[in-house]
Amino acid sequence: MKKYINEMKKCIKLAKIAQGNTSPNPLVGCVILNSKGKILSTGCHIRYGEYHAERSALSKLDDAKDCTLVVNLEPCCHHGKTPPCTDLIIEKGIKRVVYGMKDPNPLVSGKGLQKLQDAGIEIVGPVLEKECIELNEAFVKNHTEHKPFIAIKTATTIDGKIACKNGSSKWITSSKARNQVKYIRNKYDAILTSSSTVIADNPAMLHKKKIILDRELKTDLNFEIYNQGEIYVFHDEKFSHPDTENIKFIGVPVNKEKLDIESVLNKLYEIGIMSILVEAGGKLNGSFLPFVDKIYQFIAPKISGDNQGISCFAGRRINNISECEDFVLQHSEIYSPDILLIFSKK
Ligand code: AOF
Ligand code: ZN
Repeated sequence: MKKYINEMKKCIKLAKIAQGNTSPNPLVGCVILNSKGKILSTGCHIRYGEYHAERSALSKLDDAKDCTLVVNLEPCCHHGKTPPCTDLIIEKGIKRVVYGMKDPNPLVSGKGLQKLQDAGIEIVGPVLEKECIELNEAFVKNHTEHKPFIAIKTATTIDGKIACKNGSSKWITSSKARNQVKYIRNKYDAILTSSSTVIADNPAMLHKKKIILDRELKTDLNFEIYNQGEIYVFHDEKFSHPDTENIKFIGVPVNKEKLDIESVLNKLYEIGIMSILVEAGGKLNGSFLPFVDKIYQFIAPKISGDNQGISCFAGRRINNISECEDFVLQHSEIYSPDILLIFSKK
């Protein structure tokens, strides 16, 4: 039996064209094959609110009788911003639907496949399920846990150190690696940093949405980070600060002189920020560890030794090896002379 692996890979590739533009919706690509397996049409969900991938691919064909539709996510059967894809698939005469994963959205979850099956359409799948879930890992977490997806990006020496004492990791890795960071940032709804990093490095951190944890409101608007984007500044709830056109100030509770991260994340989810890339120093990285889903660890072939610099997760203290946070390696990539290790939470 044909397994549709290559066609599903093509769906994933098509889906990625829209990376950064679909949140809170998933990344979806679709290909339509004739009875001989030749690709007749392709489509993707290009932007939030626009056609779903299936509709985009089907709308290019007058007749899809006896065709096979391949899509990385179970077709939807609900009326959202767009009408149900299942209705169009049935109407166009599709014979077989190959899917990558079930939709975690409770409005769809299994019901889409059932509707197609009830209409006499053959269902094949899940195909490349692991890859499809990874593609939409933030979407899955949002729908199953109602929390934003959290990733940390860090750049260290071989011995896991951020070279400068002040928490700066700006110059450890090469420009090739730093270029890749722009691509990683684009996958996330917002990037998050701390007032210490803003004050130490004055980074611009170009992005649509930026979050700064600044408990005592130590940063001022002259720092580069404030020059661009939509910004959310979280501070101790005992202060208050008026919003500006692009900057919102949000007070949250403080525990042991630290902003309560859970409150920060709940507020961000309410605002509609579904995925966050943390780019900060070792202290904040450490505090975020219990909430983290993924780590992008760039490693430069350098050793700083014990007196220089702090660990990239310095904010995390444990007494016993059994208290370690466990991760699994998802991918490794080389940006010579540096490497990138991508881990996901076990
Ligand atoms: C997408 N793109 O290609 C597919 C989706 O409000 P709507 O109509 O855009 O519906 C969003 C839901 O539709 C989404 O949560 C997911 O369950 C389902 N499938 N969504 O944005 C697509 N196939
Ligand atoms: Zn749909």
